[in-house]
Amino acid sequence: MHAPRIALVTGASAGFGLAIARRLLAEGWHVIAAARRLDRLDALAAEFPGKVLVRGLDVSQLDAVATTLADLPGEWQAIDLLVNNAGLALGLAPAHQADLGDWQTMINTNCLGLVAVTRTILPGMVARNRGLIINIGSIAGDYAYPGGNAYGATKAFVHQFSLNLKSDLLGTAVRVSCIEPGLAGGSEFSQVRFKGDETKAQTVYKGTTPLTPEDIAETVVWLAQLPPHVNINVIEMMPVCQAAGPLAIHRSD
Ligand code: NDP
Ligand code: 8X3
Repeated sequence: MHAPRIALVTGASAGFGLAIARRLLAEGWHVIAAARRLDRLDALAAEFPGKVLVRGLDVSQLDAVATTLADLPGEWQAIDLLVNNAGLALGLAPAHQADLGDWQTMINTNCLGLVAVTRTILPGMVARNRGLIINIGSIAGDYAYPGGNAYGATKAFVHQFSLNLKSDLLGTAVRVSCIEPGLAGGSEFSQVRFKGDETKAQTVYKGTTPLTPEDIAETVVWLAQLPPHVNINVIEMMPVCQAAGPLAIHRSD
């Protein structure tokens, strides 16, 4: 019997990350579930005894990333799949009114955190000549929208970092994909963005059928089962009810 494949999912305590972890577990993977809220991760581990390794991790604490992930038990060290999912948007204010601290948190989490986790896990993948990195970007990194400012820029970073990783990994069997979802419900994304304002959070999804965390998990599992010679660089996905808008023009009276 083959040893179970090992996945590391960041942000596995909620939303996409939790759905991805659950789906991978259902497919027979063992999952290292990382996030800040340990109680959530412990609940997942209790659902799948012996198949989940819980790691309390704030990806924006760069020193902690290396020490936490360097210290894995032997049978958990050969990570086949890294899902860099941990991330957030804070606020929707125009750039001239946005909170600089919010921008810093988004950059530290979505960019630096993702880079730090990748830099920690990648050498092992290259040494084993095996592995898949899936970065969770966003259509906010491809299309501008009002208030998307720093959040969208962090996701443009994730997009380009994914492509650049692929360039560096040429000649190895390690693969890199970036999934870029649009409007997605069923997660805490909007509660976090609007800092607990439930009315604002719910308004985002009013009258829509958004993507679900399970849709993202399905995409992750599809990527992970492709033949080893296939690399999907970028997947941009939207719900049917969403489309890119026309370019905006402000006309004076
Ligand atoms: P959620 O808020 O539901 O989940 C975010 C996850 O990230 C949580 O598990 C949270 O865990 C974790 N997280 C946040 N900050 C940190 C940190 N500093 N260190 C470790 N973990 C952290 O949102 P989604 O599931 O919707 O979002 C997941 C990813 O998908 C994000 O990168 C987001 O930008 C992206 N995305 C979301 C879309 C959407 O519309 N929902 C669309 C496109 C992309 P904890 O708080 O326990 O640490
Ligand atoms: C989340 C999608 O459109 O709210 O990344 O930025 S959006």
